[in-house]
Amino acid sequence: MSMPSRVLTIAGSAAGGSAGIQADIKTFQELDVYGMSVVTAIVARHPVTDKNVHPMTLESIEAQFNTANVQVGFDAMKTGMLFSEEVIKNIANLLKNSSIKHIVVDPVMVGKLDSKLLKDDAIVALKEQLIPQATIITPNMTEASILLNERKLTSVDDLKQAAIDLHDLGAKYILVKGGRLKGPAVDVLYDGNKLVTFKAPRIDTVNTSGAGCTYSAAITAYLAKGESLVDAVLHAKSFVTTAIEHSFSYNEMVGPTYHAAERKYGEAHQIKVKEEKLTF
Ligand code: PXL
Repeated sequence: MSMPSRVLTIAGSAAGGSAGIQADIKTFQELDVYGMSVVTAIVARHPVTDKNVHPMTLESIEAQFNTANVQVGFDAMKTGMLFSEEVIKNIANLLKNSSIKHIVVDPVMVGKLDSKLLKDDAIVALKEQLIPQATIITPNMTEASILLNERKLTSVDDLKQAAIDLHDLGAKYILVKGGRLKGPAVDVLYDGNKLVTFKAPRIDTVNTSGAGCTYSAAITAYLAKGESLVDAVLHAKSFVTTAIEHSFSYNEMVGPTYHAAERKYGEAHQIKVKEEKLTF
């Protein structure tokens, strides 16, 4: 029997099941990779105290990482919600002392339901200690804007310039996601010398909770399976677009994407890919 590739997610546990660790593990399973997790915090609102983020201790984070590493090992990993400066520094140190080939950093900051998933004072550590170790970072427009000191981003050209400028932070690839643009869902990938745009039709739904988590988890899975970075992004965008196409909600709240959609119904939309070589 050939064994599945091994992938780790370091992220928050979203009790509602749509995002975070839950979205990651569902995606890993759909893409036939062996999923493991380090839970950094639990996101779940208490009905009386209203507390929504319940952080794990550094000791428990280190224990989870160590267990997954010793029992199994990793072909690729991703980070999602890290929440605090101390967690980011701790994880940056764990990664420095490991030799993981593919590190996907999804710089999660705010949830769809407006939960604060990263403290303001953690941005510097994210930029200086974690992002430089990344194979790829996958900011949405809000996150890209915050990483660029509140620069306004409103067009595909703005996304391209943002990707070029964010490359200075030291990650090998930058993927700026244009999910919040008007018109088609265009994402821009930059590797220091060429720009690649990925275009999918906009799907008219509010049920996109966990879409970003799912996208970065799918990129991680495809990298673990040995795909090139451009192919991994292409196939991951197709996976998440199909999951959004078949998204749903159990009630009046923003609902999840459907992780089983591609397996059950096949690819919903062809993604258009365009490459531009830049000369500086
Ligand atoms: O979708 C962003 C996100 C990431 N991680 C966790 C979350 C959310 C959104 O709620 O709960 C744990």
